[in-house]
Amino acid sequence: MTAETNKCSDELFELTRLPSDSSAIAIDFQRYLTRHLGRFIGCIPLYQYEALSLVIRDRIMMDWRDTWRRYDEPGVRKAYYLSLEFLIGRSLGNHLLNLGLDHSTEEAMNRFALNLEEIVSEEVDAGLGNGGLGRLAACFMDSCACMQLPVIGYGIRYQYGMFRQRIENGFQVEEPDHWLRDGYPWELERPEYKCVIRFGGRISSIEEGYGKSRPVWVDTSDVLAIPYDVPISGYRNHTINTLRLWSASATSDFDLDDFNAGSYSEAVEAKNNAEHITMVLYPNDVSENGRELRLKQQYFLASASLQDVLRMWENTEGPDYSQFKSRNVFHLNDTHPTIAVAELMRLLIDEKGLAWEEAWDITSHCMAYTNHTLLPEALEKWTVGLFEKLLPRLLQIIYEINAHFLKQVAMRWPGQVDRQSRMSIIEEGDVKQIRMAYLAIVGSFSINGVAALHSRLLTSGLFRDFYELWPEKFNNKTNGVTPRRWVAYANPGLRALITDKIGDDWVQDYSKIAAIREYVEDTEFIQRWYEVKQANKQRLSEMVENTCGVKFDTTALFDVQVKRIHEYKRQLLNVLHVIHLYDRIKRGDSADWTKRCILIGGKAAPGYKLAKKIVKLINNVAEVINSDPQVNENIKLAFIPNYGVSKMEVICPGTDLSEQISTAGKEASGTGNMKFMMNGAITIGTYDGANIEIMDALGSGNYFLFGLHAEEVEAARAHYNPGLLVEEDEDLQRAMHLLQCGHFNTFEPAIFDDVIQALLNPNDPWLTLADFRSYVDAQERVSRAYLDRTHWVQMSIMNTACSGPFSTDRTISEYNAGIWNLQAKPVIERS
Ligand code: 26Q
Repeated sequence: MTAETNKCSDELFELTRLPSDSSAIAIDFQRYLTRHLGRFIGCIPLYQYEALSLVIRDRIMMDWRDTWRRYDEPGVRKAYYLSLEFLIGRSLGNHLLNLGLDHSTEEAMNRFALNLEEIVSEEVDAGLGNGGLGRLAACFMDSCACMQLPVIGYGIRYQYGMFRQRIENGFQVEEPDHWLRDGYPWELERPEYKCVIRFGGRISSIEEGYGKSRPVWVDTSDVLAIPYDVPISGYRNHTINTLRLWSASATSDFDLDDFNAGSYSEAVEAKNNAEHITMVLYPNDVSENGRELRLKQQYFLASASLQDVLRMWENTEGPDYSQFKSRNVFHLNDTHPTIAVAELMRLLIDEKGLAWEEAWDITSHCMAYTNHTLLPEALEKWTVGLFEKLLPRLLQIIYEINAHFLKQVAMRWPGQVDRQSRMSIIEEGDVKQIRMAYLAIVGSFSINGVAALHSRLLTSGLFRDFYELWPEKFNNKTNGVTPRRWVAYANPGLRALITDKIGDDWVQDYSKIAAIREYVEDTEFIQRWYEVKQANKQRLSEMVENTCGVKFDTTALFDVQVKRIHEYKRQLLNVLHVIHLYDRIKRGDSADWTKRCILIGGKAAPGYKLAKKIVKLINNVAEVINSDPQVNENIKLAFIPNYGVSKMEVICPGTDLSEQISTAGKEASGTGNMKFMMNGAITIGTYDGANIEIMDALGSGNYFLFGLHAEEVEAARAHYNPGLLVEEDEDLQRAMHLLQCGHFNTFEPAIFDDVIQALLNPNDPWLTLADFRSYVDAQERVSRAYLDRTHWVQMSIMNTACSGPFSTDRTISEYNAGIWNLQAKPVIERS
C-alpha cells in the first residue's frame, strides 16, 4: 500500500470508532462470546470474562496507537521504568473505571442477567511481583498514564508469578501460579520487536590498525527476547501507556544440526534452557541471593529494554547520539536492573562505536536509581566468577567504570586507602563480589529513598561515603498509591459519598480530597460514612468466612495486618497482643470489652523457615481462640490465605485499624499504610517509614503511635535484655508462658521453640519485646476510642481527608520535577 492509501484507509477506519453505549457493548459481547469463542451466554464465567475483555480491549486500541504516535514524535523526552516486578493485579475492572465504561457495561451485562462484579472477579491477578516494590511500580504506571507522561514500563513476562499460598493444617503450602494458562487477553505479542540477548562466550580482540585493537564478545549462547505489550489506561483522558514485558525464547525452535543428527532431545533441551530465563519470579529472600538464573533475568531485562530504546531512537532520530541524553531517562527500580549501567556502555561502545568518554557522559546522565531497603543483608552482590562466566564483556566494563571512579575518590580524599576499598564497586576478599548498589550510585545522576526517614538514613548510614562525594545526587521521593484503584475502584460506596459532597474531580486531582474535612462535624455525613464502612465490613466478613471459615461480627473492631511475613514487620508482636487479649478474657478481665476481629495475611518466602513458622503460629492461635466459646464472642482471629492485590481491594475498605508495626528504621516506606489511610482506617504504628509522614499529615490525635524511634532502637541494642523485660512485665510474662507451655501446640510438641528463641534472643535484631508494653498500651487506647462511635468515624474521615499527599500523582509529580523532566503529551481527542 502507498502512504496515500494507507492514510486513506486509516481515515475510513476513524469513522468506525466503536460506540460504547450499553447496547453496543451488549451486541459486541454476544458476538465475541458466540462467534469468536464459540460459547453461549450460559457458559462458565471464565468465557464471559474473556469475551468482555475483548470488547473493552477493542475500545482501547485506537487510543493506544495514538498515544504511541504522540510519544514517537521527534524530540519527545521519555522515561523508561525498569523493574523486575510489576504487580498489576486485575485489569478489566480498572479499565472500565478509567474509560468511564463501568455503568454502560454493567447495564449491558444486566440485559443477559449477568453480574458484572462476578465476571470481573474471574480474572486472575497478574502477580508479577513480591509485594511493595512491585505494586509501587504498578501504581506509578497508573499515575503516569493519568498525567499523560511519556513513560514506558519494562519488565519480565514470567510464566509463573508469585506462588499461590494455601494453608494446610496451619502450614503454608506453595502452589505454582500459572497465571497465563487460560490466556491473557490484555497482552499483545510484538514479535517484530524481538531482540537477541547474549550470554557466556569469551572476549577476543579485533585489530583496528595503528597498533590499536578493541574487544569483541564471541562464541556466545544467544536467547531471543520477545516483547508483550500490556495497556495501562489513564483516567478518562484517552492516554494508553505501555508496559512492555519480555519473554525468553530459543533463537530457533530447534537447532537443525542437532535435530538432523538425531539429537532431538538435545535440541529441545537448548530450547528449554533459553525459555527457563523468564519461567519464574524470584521470591524476595536472602536465601535466593546469588542465583545464576536471577542474574540472567536481570541482564535479559536490561539488555532487551536498552536495545529496544536504541532501536526506537534510531527510528525517529537516526544514528546520531548527541541528543540522546537529553531525551531519555532510565529509572532503576532498586538494584535489580542495575546491570543496565554497564549494558548501555557496552551497546554504545561496542555496537554504536562511541568512545568511552562519550558513552559514559550519556550513561551517567540517563540513569536514576531508587533504593527500597535499609537492611544491609538485602543489598545485592554478585560474584566476579559468575560474571566472568555469564557476562564477561560486562565484567570488563564494570572494572573500567570502577577504575575511573576510584581515581575520582583518590582525588577527593588523597591517601585514604580505606575509603577507596570501602567505596569500590568490587568488594575484595576470598570471593570477589560486585556491589550492585554502588554500581547504581556511580552510574546514576539521581539516587533516592522512598520516605523521608529512609532517605535520611541512607545518606547517614549505608551510602554515607557516596553522599559526601556527591550530595547533589541524593534526594527523597516519598511513595504513594493510586487513588483510582485503591479508592474509586475498590470502594465504590465511599466514592459515591465523597462525590456527592465535593463532586468527582478528586479522582484525578486527589489533592481535592481535603475538601471533605468540611463535613467532619456534619452528623448526616458522619452517619453515611459509618454506613459505608459497615457495608464494606460486611463484604470483607463474607470473604473471610468463605476463605477461612471464620465468622466476623461487623459490630466488632476490624484490626488488620496484611503484608509479606517478615520478622522486621513484626507479625509476632501482633500475635503477642492477641495472646494477651485471650489471656485477659480467660482470667475474667473483660469488663467494658471492645470486640475485635483480627485479620492477618501475607506470604512467607518459601525458603524463610521462621516466617513460615510465624504463619503456623498465627493459625494455631486462631484455632484455639475461635473454638473457645468463652473467648470467641470477644475476639476472633483469622489468617487470610493467598493475600494479594485483589484481596486487598476488599480488605482495605473494610478495615477499622491498620497495623503498621515494623521495628523503627527498618521499613523503607510501606504503602499498605497509605491504602488503609485513604479508605478511612486508623493506623496503629511505629515511628517508621512513611508512617511518620502519615502522622504529620494527620496532625495529632488521629493516629496511635507507639514504640522506640529509630535512634532509640540502635541505642537499645547494646543493653537489650528480653529476659528482664519478660520478668518485669506481668502481661508479657503470661503471654510468653502460654507460648512456652505449649498451649497453642498441644499435639505438636516443640514446634514453636524457634519462634520463642528468636523473641528471647538478646541479639534479636527486631527488638520485638522492647515494644510490647508500649504496643499493648496503644491498643488499649484504640479499644477505648472505638467505643465512642462518632469520634471514631470522625478520625476515619480525617484519615481520608488528609491522604492527599499519598497519591502516586504527587509522587510522580516529584519524580518528574526533580528527576525525569518530562512534558505531558495529551493525546488529541478524536471525535
Ligand atoms: C533480590 C535478590 C534475589 C531475589 C529477589 C530479590 C528481591 C526481590 C524483591 C529483593 C527485594 C524485593 C522487594 C522489596 C520490596 O518490596 N521492598 C519494599 O518496597 C516498598 C516500595 O518502596 C516499600 O514501601 C517497602 O518498605 C519495602 O520493604
